[in-house]
Amino acid sequence: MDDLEAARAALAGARSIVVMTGAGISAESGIPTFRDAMTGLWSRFRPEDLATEEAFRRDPRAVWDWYAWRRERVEGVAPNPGHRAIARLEALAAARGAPFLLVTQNVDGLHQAAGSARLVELHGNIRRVKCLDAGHPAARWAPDEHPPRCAACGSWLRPDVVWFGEMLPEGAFESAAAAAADCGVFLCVGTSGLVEPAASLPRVALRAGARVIEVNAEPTPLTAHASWSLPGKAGEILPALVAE
Ligand code: BV8
Repeated sequence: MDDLEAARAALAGARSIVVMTGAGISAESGIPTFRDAMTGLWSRFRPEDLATEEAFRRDPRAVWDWYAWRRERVEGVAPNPGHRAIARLEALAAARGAPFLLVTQNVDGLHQAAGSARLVELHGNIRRVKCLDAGHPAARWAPDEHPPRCAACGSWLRPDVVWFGEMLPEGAFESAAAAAADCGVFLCVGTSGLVEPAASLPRVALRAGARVIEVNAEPTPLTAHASWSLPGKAGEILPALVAE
C-alpha cells in the first residue's frame, strides 16, 4: 500500500480528525502565499512593515490600502478542489459520528465558501473590519478615506485579522489545541510551520499519539515527523485522499 492509500485508509477510519491549513491551500485559488519566492506577499513587503499594530499606527494609509487590495483579491476568487475536499471530509466524518475540527491560519474565508462549518479561524478574517480602539464591527465605510473612521467611536477602522504581536481570538487556540491533543489523525495542509502558536499544533497531536498526514508542495520542519508526507499540490492530493 503506498503512502496515499495508507493515509486515505487512516482518515477513513479515524476516531476523530483535526485538519490544519495554511496559505498553501488557497494558492490554487490564485491567492499568493506569504513565503512563495515569486508570488509571496512577503517578497513584496516586509511583514513587520505591514502586518503589525505598530505599522498601522505608523502608516495607517499603507496598511489599510494593503488589506483593501488583498480583500478585493479574496472577494474575486473561488474555493478550489482542496477546500472542497476538506468540506467533504467533514461531512464524511459527521456521517459516521467522528469528531472533526478544521483549524485554519488563513484569513480569506474560502473554507466557509466551500461549505466547511466546524472551523476555527486562528488569525481572523480579512473580510471582517473592526475599529482599532474598541473593536466595533463595521459593515460599511467611506470608500475615499484611508483608513476610514468608526461610526460608533471615531477611531480608525482596521482589518479583523491577528497581527504579529497580537493575541489570537479568545479561546481559538485553546479549542484547537484541545482537539489536536485528542484526535486520531491530524491532517496538516499547505503551511510552512513558521508562525506560532499555530505551528505547535501538529506537535501537540504527535505527542498525544495521533497519526499526522502532511500535504505540502515543499518539505517543512514537520515533514520528518509526519506519519505520511504527501508531496504536491493540495488541490490534487486532497480529493484523492478523501475519495470514497
Ligand atoms: C502571538 C493574519 C502571543 C495577518 C497572520 C516576538 C514578539 C511577539 C511575538 C513573536 C515574537 N517572535 C515570534 C513571535 C510569535 C509570532 C510569530 O510566530 N512570528 C513568526 C514570524 C516567527 N506570532 C505572533 O505574533 C502571534 N501571536 O504569538 O501572541 C504573543 C503576543 C505578544 C508577545 C508575545 C506573544 C500572531 C501570529 C498571527 C500573524 N498573522 N495572518 C495577515 O494575514 O496579514 S500569520 C500569516 O502567516 C497568515 O495567517 C499565514 O497563514 C500564516 C502562516 O503562513 P503559512 O500559512 O504557513 O503560509 P506560508 O506562505 O508561510 O507557507 C505556505 C506553504 O504552502 C508553504 O509550505 C508552501 O510550500 C505550501 N504550498 C504552496 N502552494 C501549495 C502549497 N502546499 C500545497 N499545495 C499548494 N498548491
